[in-house]
Amino acid sequence: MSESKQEGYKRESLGLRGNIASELDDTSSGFVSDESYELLKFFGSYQGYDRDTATPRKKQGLEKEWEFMLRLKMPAGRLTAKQYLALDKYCDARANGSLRITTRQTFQFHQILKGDLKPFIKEISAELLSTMGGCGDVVRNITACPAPIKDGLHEEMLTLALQLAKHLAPRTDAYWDMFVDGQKQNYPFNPETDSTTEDIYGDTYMPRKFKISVIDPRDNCTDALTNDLAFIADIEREKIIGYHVVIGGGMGMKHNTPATYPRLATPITYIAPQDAQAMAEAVVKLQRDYGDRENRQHARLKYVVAENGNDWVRKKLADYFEGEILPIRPLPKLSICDHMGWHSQNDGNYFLGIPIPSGRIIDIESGEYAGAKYRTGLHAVISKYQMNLTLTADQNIILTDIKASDKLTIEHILRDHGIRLNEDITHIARHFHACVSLPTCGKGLAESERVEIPLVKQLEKLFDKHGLIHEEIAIRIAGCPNGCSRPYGGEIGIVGRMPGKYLLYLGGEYNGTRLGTAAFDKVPLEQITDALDPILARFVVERSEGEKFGDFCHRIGWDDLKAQALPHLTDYKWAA
Ligand code: SRM
Ligand code: SF4
Repeated sequence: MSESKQEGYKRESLGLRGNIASELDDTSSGFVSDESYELLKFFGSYQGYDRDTATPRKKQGLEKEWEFMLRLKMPAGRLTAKQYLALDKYCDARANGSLRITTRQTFQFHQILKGDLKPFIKEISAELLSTMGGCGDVVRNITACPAPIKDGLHEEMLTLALQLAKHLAPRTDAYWDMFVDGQKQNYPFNPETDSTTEDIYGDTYMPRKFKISVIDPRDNCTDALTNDLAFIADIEREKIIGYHVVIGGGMGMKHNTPATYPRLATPITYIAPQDAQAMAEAVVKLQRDYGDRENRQHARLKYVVAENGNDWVRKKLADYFEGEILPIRPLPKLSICDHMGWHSQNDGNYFLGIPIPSGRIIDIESGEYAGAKYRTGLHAVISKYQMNLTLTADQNIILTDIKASDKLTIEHILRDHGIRLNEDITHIARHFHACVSLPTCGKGLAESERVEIPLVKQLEKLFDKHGLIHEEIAIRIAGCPNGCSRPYGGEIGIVGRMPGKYLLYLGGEYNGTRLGTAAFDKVPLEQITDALDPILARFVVERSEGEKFGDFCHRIGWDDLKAQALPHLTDYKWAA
């Protein structure tokens, strides 16, 4: 096999420039060449087309409706009120009138026309935000706890996430030349004062995307083990005394292709806090040099780790890291904090976590949530109080720095706009993740975001029937096996298989430390609740005290569950 075409594009691109600038200026067509499609990802954009209109238009002999997605890079999900309000304003003029919170704590915009892409990126950059490295073969948005808690611990982890984001940002000044017209903003680095040579990445960058997270083990709200690299703080008397370094996580796979699989990151070494940046650089360089550059389906760090083993990884890391590669230490048990609702910040102020259905900030006009004006309501509160915000890795938003005396008014404004606060929704709705999928995602095999609200309603009915409406459970749906909503880590994972049908995973652990197992294949959307019904019935009778649904499925085991479920599910095939 020879190297993938993307490798050639990168190498020949003169710092990722390629022909992007001239192609974007040519608005006689709505799309760009294959080379520019690949290179544009590094600047945070994917070219796609409206999947809803493509077939009818084809029948009429019309071209697809080409459009672009744009993703920001926003380390640890932090942004100011001013930045939010600017993005809110631009999403009408440049995109489809919505802001979409992603599963990695940033914003995406959809349905941008080719001619709007350059001015939009320039406008975003003028707010000291950036789209550089939002997508592409580089270190992606670095995730960390979104809770704005003012204590040394949270601040130290946030500082590390921001420091890594800066250190591992691509250095090419192409972003400034092409999109910002030489206007040198100081984010994420300043090409006038910082190096513009890719000392870490080299001219072919990474073999594939690379993801990093920083967590306190008591709060794995970012799903750290699904990252290529995660730093798990080792905490003694509320001080970080070191980090467990875990590597090789990732979700993406292809149906019926066993050589591809989801994997949780495994412990590789342990480091002192001051060595975290050097270790991150070492792991990035290891993957840069050993990741597969021929087969992009096999190019993530998880395959390097799984196929060569931890000892090999440790040995190779020594070539890139100056200090000693210390032995691993036992990982603490991971748990998850819920940042929705009101919480104290430890500085006399409060923060409010607001659940957003599938992260889509929009005024909802029809269906179960009709009249819920998420965009207008958030705009009203943020413009009045000018608070900073953080985005969570489960597609929600946090309003920060709120005085006790403003809490009630803020709640009233939000409720007056029909926004459902944490106490107004079930745990099922609260912990549900849905990826984007149709109509913008080119990879979607089945619906995801667009079926979230009706599916949650069905699931609530089912759980209620079994007396489980108050159950805290992680359910996640993805439109295809790439797993952007991290479905394999959910207690119930629903993965698009073909239009209208899904592969169900069961048995993942709520805290993100065990993947689910494929259970029922090709389940029609409307029968997902039928598939779960007998298992929930059995759960109610047989669960041990406090046992969670995912743990129950895992304990009972697949053969047993299969025997239980199959008579009822004669139409389904038990997944291999
Ligand atoms: Fe993702 C590709 C959306 C988080 C694994 N992902 C895509 C693309 C760009 C589709 C494409 O390649 O054409 C999707 C854009 C759809 C659209 O219309 O907007 C897309 N991914 C998303 C987002 C927006 C989902 C969401 O609903 O929030 C998330 C953006 C994160 C961000 O801000 O950076 C998103 N994607 C993830 C995650 C979860 C995570 O990182 O915590 C994963 C699983 C973890 C992992 O990386 O393994 C994930 N996305 C993938 C993959 C599979 C990669 C692999 O190794 O096989 C693809 C496909 C690919 O890269 O070829 C993919
Ligand atoms: Fe698209 Fe698949 Fe990711 Fe969903 S999981 S956003 S369908 S690539």
